[in-house]
Amino acid sequence: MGVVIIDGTTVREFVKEEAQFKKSVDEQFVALDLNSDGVLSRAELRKAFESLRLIEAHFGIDVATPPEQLTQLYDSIFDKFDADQSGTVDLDEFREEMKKIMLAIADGLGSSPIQMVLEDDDQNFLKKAADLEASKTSL
Ligand SMILES: [Ca+2]
Repeated sequence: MGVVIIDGTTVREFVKEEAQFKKSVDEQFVALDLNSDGVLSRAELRKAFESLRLIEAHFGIDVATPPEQLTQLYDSIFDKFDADQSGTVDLDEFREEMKKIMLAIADGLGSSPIQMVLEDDDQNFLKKAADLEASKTSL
């Protein structure tokens, strides 16, 4: 477990490193595609957002949010990802929307850093951003 400090620049740099970002997004997609059919279903995407913990960062939700409201929110997120309204999210849609979300998070953070407590095996996307920054400063 550790604590990382993340601000808008950290996140933006992460998205800008296209190869690295794409690799991270692709890995995430494969991990989230629980039945390995090459697309993400509504349930898979919801699970994704629960585990990525992007919701807290992006939408400012606290733990007291009622389940109905959460379901509504996850539905609206799914509809955003599912650009062609096919009922599933493919890799291209996932890449595209993850990029938008990360940039929106970056804008939201601006120059006010947030602290995140992370588990060692945390697949949190923002942790990847912090890792990338750390690997640069240590060069
Ligand atoms: Ca699937």
